[in-house]
Amino acid sequence: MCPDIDDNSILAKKLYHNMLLIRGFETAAAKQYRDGNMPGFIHLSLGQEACAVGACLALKKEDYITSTHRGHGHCLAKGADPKLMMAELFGKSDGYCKGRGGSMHIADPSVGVLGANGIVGQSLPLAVGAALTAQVKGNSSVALAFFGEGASGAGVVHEAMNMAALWSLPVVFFCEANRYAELSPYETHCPIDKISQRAASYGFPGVTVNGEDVIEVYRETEKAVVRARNGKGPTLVEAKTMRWGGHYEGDPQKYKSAAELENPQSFDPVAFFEKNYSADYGISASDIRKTYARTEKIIKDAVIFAEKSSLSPSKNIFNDVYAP
Ligand SMILES: Cc1ncc(C[n+]2csc(CCOP(=O)(O)OP(=O)(O)O)c2C)c(N)n1
Repeated sequence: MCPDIDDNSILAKKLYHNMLLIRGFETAAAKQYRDGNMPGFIHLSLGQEACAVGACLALKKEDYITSTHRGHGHCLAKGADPKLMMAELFGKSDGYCKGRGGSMHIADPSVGVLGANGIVGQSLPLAVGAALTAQVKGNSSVALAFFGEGASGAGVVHEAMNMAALWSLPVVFFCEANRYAELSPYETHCPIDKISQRAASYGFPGVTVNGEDVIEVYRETEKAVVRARNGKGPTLVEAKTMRWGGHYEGDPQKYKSAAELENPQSFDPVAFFEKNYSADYGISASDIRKTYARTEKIIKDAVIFAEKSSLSPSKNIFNDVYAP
């Protein structure tokens, strides 16, 4: 069981550190993308750091996550290596998929990252499969599926939730309601205020948390993880959060109002933590400066690693492809 957060400043510092790590990674990725150093598309999670971090720190290393097209933060928070991730985004041979998968296909089973996923909604059945494996093996692992409120309307989400409830599988469904599904504002495709309400129809608990507050996210996810580990079945955790940028890097965001475009940073999990929790957990201004410096160095090293790595040779394109 995870330690209680209230008297655990080491855990609080880790929550803060990991949010800054994601902030740094996404900021660097945006710059590298703009500079033309990354092929393909990237989808950033700036503004959503508390979701990835609060959820993943409620898990153990041997637990699993399944992620989405917006998965950098999830992978980092679960322990993936920023260097291998950055190299993958650069399309380089030292990346997680030897540069052939890109941003939406980061996976690292050694830390329980079963994969980011460009197919909207598919993180749920994959997590249900991992949870079934854990149940059959009796190894007490839990699987957590990240998904967005856009994905929540997909049929496969219903199937996954229904089956997980039926078999009391050790799974947590974690919805990041970040106000937009691709280019569609929440109210244009969601007829209810809270996605968590849907859990009742499957017979398991649903809770909505403030996605700006990493402590609240951690606390509620931990309850869901403990419940899953104890054989009580799934929980749906919905975090109300905010995607600062566009759907993808370069998105002109014409679907946002002038007010929304003006100051997305008014919703800021890092600033929220500094304002509301740093004193409680004994995190001084100097600790804050050091954490910024430490995470900046990790990200700088990741970029240097990616720059130095060679491009994936095109002759390897069919390696590891299992289709006949
Ligand atoms: C099965 C499928 N349908 C459509 C798409 C195109 N698509 C990519 S992202 C996206 C919206 C996802 O919204 P949400 O689940 O809220 O995640 P967010 O982008 O907000 O993180 C859509 C429809 C896709 N990738 N896969």
